[in-house]
Amino acid sequence: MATITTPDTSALTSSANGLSRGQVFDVFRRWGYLQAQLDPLGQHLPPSSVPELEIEGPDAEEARGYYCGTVAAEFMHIPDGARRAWIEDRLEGRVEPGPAPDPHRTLELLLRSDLFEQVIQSRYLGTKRFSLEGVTALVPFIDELLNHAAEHGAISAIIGMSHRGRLNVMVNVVGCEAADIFSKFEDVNPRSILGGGDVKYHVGATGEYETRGGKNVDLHLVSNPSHLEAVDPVAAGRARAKQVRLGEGGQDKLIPIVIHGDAAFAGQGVLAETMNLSDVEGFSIGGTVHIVVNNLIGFTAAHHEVNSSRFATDIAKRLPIPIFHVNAEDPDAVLRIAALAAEYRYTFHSDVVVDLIGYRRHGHSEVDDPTVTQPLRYAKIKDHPPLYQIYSKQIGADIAARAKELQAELIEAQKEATVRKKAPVLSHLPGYWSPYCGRGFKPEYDVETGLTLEEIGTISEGLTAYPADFHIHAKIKKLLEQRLVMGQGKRPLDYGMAEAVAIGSLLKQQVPVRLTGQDSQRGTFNQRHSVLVDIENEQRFIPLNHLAADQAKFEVYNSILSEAGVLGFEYGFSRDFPEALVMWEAQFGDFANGAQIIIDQFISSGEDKWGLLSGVVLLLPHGYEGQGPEHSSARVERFLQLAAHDNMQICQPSSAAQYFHLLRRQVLRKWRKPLVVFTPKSMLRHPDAVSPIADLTRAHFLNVVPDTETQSAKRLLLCTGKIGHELRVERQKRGTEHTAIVFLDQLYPWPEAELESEFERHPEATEIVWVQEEPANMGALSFVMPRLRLIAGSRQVLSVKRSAAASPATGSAKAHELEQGTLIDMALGRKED
Ligand SMILES: Cc1ncc(C[n+]2csc(CCOP(=O)(O)OP(=O)(O)O)c2C)c(N)n1
Repeated sequence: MATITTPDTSALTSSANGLSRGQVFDVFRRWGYLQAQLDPLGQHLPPSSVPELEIEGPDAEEARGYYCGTVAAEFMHIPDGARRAWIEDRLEGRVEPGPAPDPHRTLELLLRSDLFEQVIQSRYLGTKRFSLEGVTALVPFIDELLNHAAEHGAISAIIGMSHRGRLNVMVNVVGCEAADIFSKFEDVNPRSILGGGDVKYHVGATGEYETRGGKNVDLHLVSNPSHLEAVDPVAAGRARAKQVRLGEGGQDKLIPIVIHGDAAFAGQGVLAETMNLSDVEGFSIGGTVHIVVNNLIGFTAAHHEVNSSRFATDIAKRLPIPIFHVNAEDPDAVLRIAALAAEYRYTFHSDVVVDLIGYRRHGHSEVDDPTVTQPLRYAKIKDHPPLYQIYSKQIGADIAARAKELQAELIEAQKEATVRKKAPVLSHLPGYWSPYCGRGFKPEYDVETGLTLEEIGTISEGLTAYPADFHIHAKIKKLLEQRLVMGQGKRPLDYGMAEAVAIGSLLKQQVPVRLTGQDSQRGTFNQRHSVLVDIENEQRFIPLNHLAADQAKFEVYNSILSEAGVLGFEYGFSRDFPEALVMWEAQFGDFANGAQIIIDQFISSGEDKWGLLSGVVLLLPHGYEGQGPEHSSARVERFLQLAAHDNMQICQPSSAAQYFHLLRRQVLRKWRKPLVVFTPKSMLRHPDAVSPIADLTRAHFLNVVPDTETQSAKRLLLCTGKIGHELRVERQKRGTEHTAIVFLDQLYPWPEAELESEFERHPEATEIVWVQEEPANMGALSFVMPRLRLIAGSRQVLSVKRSAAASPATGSAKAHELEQGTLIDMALGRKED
């Protein structure tokens, strides 16, 4: 790296204004970005009036040259002076960020990206492609970024991005064949994807990039839904998983890159959630390079309509990270910033934001006429030449021959696409996915999940032990003593213990386990205590990581207070760690709706749209306990509505042992499907839901838990979770006979065969009654009723539930008790004898 030394003149006074040179520079470092020339069309970002910048003299002119040109920087909010000085040195020319790029390579990339768009425009007129034209500098930017990253040891990159310029990036960065992309426009073989698949500008792609330094970088473009920014945490989670796989130096070996639209960057909260993960233990990925493809417009909305501040990137200033703005029509400046961004990321392992400011040549998509909403802007754009023409003149290169050649290649590729018979394959799964299966469930996927008494005993000893000099909290000491007794079979196991034994057993089988969520180390309901805290020095100890020398690692992190960000991250992690049990826990189940986009767009539909599997587990506390509208329901109905084609598993284990088997089943089966678990709250330690140790030695999770106490039932009550236990207690109190209470611990995939055999065990039961705590418009009711009717034969199928309601539960604990009493009365019916 070349270093240019200039004399330190900071103590001298600048003649014209009485400020020292250092003071003059500081003013420009702080406010210069407000007067920089960043908008190529000069319409949206006119220089702001900044009285502090009204200084004259040679120092001011020099500083203005660094900070008010086609590059601008916001970095004075970074508290670390060393980082600020690092940036100053580079922006003020004392240190070059690396060897100068080759302008002819830059021109070639600009030409390629513009011509690609032009050929699509001419061949597929009026078809959506979300052209990159106006910010084609993105392609040489990534080229330079990857070059620097590779010099620092990157062998892989994860790229998250939305629609804008995605096809261009696929071809000109990821290395997809242009013919493959054209064949997507031809939409060949539609029968192969009836009802499934995704549009061309959302699908993922993999490839290899050769940098100008001759190094290779594997690229993974993450499959992306239309929902802007939703991919951000997914890309981050994938990056983390891949970095873990890469072992030591993983954060250098894989660089995360996320490309954003300007309106989306400013508007979508999930971005802020994701950025807040960047430096948190368990979630950090060594810094992400964020690139905003800023065309100063969002669909039809003008810059000022989608921002309350001057720059779309202002949200990023909440973090101590630099934001570089660069005029995308100055390719040399763009590449300088690419180098700087990469160097900064590798020096400080920090996020960096680059705001590439250009314009949008066409409408939002190419079926859109932008002259209707922005007539003046588009009148100007119409006469504005493409960047490759501007740049070729700037560097004095003749491009006519090369342009013709490239155009001919693209047209040839387009012709080839028209005769293709098969849909193209744009991405390849890494080898670590080969043992796992998706699609419909097959019985041969099942595995035994039970443990021997001896195994349970050994694990229990391990998970209740801590170093001799560890000062344990009295309550935790007692808890661990109780757990040890449970592990010896002298006391039934509760959920907390069952979970710990399940995790411990998996770790001993070399299955890594990762659990995150708000307060998950302790557990919202005081049920977990997976991390012990020394009461004298607050040092932490995780017994589950000390079970055996050759065990896998247990990672358990308290997450930031986010749902979409953290669940997206865990889904992403699960995408690149199929051999691990990856669990996300909501504080209360209903908070999961803050992550609805991740559930809808990735977890439930990722396999259908992109053929991508995930074994991510959602632990969602659920149950009506009189805590009010917001702490009762995990919205069972919403998950069931998303269920089709065995896309995921939806379960509510009715006992500690069932939970144990379910967690083990999830990862020991090779069938990789998301698992939604409605977990207990008040039932966590309830005597009716604890399990004798023998139940953990049983072979399997039971999709349907039969009622073994009742013979020749006349009524069969079917339910999930807490209400079933309440019904059993009440039945005993009342001495109700001939009523069997059966738990449906797996709602989806629908356990039809098991239910049928349960019905057959009670041939005299003429009534099948579905009982749920939720109101009629919620819970599993509308999912189970038609399915029960299909297998009930001549039996009547009835239901007991709360009346339909606009919110899940009453805010009054007493009203809840009254309602619950009525529900139980209705379910158990009049006395039968
Ligand atoms: C969450 C979400 N809300 C709304 C939309 C609809 N939509 C698609 S593109 C777009 C404008 C995006 O503008 P910007 O982020 O600046 O990207 P650009 O298309 O200009 O590159 C909108 C509103 C969406 N895709 N996702």
